[in-house]
Amino acid sequence: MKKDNRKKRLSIIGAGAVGTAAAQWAVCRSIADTIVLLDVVAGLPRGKALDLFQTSPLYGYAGNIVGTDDYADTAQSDVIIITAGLARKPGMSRDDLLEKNVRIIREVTEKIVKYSPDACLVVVTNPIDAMVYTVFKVSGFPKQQVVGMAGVLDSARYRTFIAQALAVAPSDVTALVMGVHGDHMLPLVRLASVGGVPIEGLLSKDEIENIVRRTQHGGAEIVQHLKTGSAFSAPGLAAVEMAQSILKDEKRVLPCAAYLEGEFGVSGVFLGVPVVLGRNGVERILEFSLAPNEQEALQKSVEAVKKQVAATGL
Ligand code: TXD
Repeated sequence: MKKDNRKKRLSIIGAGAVGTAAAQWAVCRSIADTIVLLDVVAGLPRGKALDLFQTSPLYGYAGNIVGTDDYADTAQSDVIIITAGLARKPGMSRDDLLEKNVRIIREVTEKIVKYSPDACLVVVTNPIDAMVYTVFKVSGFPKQQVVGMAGVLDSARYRTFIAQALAVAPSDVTALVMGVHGDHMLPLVRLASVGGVPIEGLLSKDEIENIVRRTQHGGAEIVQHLKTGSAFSAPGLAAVEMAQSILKDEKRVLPCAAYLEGEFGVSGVFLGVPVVLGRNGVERILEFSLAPNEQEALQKSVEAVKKQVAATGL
């Protein structure tokens, strides 16, 4: 295959906690020649980008880092990570949040597509399954170019807890979380393994149940500790893992929110499923047979996502 030597541009919309972490991980992994950090609050991305740029001599990143509030600076991006939006504040319902973030995501999408009609869009903003649907509808992009980040993070949490319980290297744990990013997510037990050995033979039923429950509430556990914000390091790296696979055409198999048209018996919504991520975005969805209890659990995810999508009014 011919190597693609064109300079790569990654833009990150929203210079908050997750956007900044993503920019840092993108620098560490040198995944693009130019990294653009954009926010509505003009000084914020400028200051953060400059600070990050000054790590270059220490870290050895040789690319450019731009902080801006001008979408023209994102032009010709190959990948755009969208983290812009509000987090839930006390007294705010999920529906309130959804309505506000739909408005923000709609505006952001209209602006980015004008400058980067060929970009792959990696959506991070919550409620993720509705926001990625919003980006898809507003952009008018082919389904391959729009993907949501949740499964990579949820699976990383799942793998961490399994590794901890078994005192083994986390990178040797293979485990998949499918479905919605919420209480009804589906950490698959049957397919979880360490070095090829199924965890069901290594951990008790109770231990596995606790791990599954902790994974499903992994975000809330961190919010409880932080009080004023939510997780950012692992979410930032999870988004970068996806961006890297696209930018470098790695064909990684990662759980992502992809638009389904019949796969797993589901149509017309984005849902967390294993996909092959490469230069063209979602290049393939890896469909496989679910056990009846897994299919039933996935159905709960679908119902939760459909409710969210209906609330977007799109
Ligand atoms: O698994 C996942 N998908 C998630 C999602 C994991 C972690 C965080 N998740 C969600 O990502 C979270 O619930 C939020 O909806 C987003 C971003 O989280 P973050 O913690 O980074 O929020 P911040 O720190 O509040 O940052 C949001 C930034 C902030 O700087 C705003 O000024 C900016 O978004 N913002 C905008 N930028 C550009 N354009 C517009 N219109 C805009 N509105 C706000």
